[in-house]
Amino acid sequence: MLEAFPLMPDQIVSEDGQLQPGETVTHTPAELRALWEQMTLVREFDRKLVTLLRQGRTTFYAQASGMEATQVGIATGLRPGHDWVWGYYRDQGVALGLGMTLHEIVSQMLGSNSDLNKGRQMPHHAGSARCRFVSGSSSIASQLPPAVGMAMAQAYLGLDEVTVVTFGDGATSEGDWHAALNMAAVQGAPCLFICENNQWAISTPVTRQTRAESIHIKARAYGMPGYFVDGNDVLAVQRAVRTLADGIRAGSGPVLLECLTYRVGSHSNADADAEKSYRTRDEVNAWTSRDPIERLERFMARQGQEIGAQDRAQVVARIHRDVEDAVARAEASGQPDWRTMLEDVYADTPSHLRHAYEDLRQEYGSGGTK
Ligand SMILES: Cc1ncc(C[n+]2csc(CCOP(=O)(O)OP(=O)(O)O)c2C)c(N)n1
Ligand SMILES: [Mg+2]
Repeated sequence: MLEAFPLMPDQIVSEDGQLQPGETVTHTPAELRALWEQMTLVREFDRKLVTLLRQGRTTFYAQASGMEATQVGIATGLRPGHDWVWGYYRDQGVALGLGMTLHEIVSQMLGSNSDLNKGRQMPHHAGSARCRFVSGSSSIASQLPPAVGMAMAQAYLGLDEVTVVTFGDGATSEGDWHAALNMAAVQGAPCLFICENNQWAISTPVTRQTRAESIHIKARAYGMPGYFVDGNDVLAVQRAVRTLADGIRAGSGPVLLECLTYRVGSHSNADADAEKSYRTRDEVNAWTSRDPIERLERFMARQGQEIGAQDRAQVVARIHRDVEDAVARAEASGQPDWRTMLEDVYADTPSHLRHAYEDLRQEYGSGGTK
């Protein structure tokens, strides 16, 4: 049973990898291994994409390094392809966990011909109807009101689905955030709100984001329960998400879950975190030493499931090869032809866009793509 409004975040595995008193091992070795591989995939994907960015082969990227337990716990606590997830720009770990392929995600980042969105969305805003992962918007918190609308529709249609919407700590200061929580509570919408509290919103620390003692406590004002989990403990996040999603399906109404984690990497490539620091290196180092992947490894080792150096190196090398292959295939597919830009966007294309398109066609003619 998860307790609402706890003082301390719920934890199954302590930082040194010990099972907390009263907890039992509920995962098979294969399940633990799968979680470890999935978190390692998210970590290494970050590394490879930062390199791609520095090579000028993509233009925008926001790392999830340090937040792997939160994102993998969210994805694996849900029923992929069944529940709908409205994520935000840092959710590549959620997208991968819900089954989006490296090729789909990389294609979106490169805006290549192989992109499901045909290059029409800002880089690093992947989405997939198959995985029920909605392509995000960069406008902070703007995903919350439509997510609540979707949850209301699910309830109205009597569907056995929940809507999950994720966001950062900074998003909780936006008007959209408050409007969405209020509407969801009043309507009893089957919506799971998840805050990935990584303690920074670019250069604003969470202590300057709110005077409230925590994020989850804010749920009380809207008349819904607030839960709190250690976001660097993948087992605790997964259990919380699964329990709360099941509860919502059984009619609990909306809930807010706060996952306490930390953004170890920079905010995005537009952030001078390392050079012009708004946070101390001591703080970053302290959280780096609370690494969520190492915690799972320590726990697995205690269960007699140690990950050897060679094993780890092989997994990492395979992930790097898979990412390189995804990038090569995306790049080889070429760039979308500009003439397709209005296809399947509108049922009736507005006249000002038809005129703009006609002007372009006159200027560039029917020759090669410009
Ligand atoms: C409405 C709006 N205001 C400001 C910005 C600029 N901006 C981009 S990311 C960001 C910080 C968001 O922080 P948080 O919600 O904690 O998410 P995190 O990036 O830490 O994962 C801001 C202010 C924006 N994209 N949209
Ligand atoms: Mg944040």
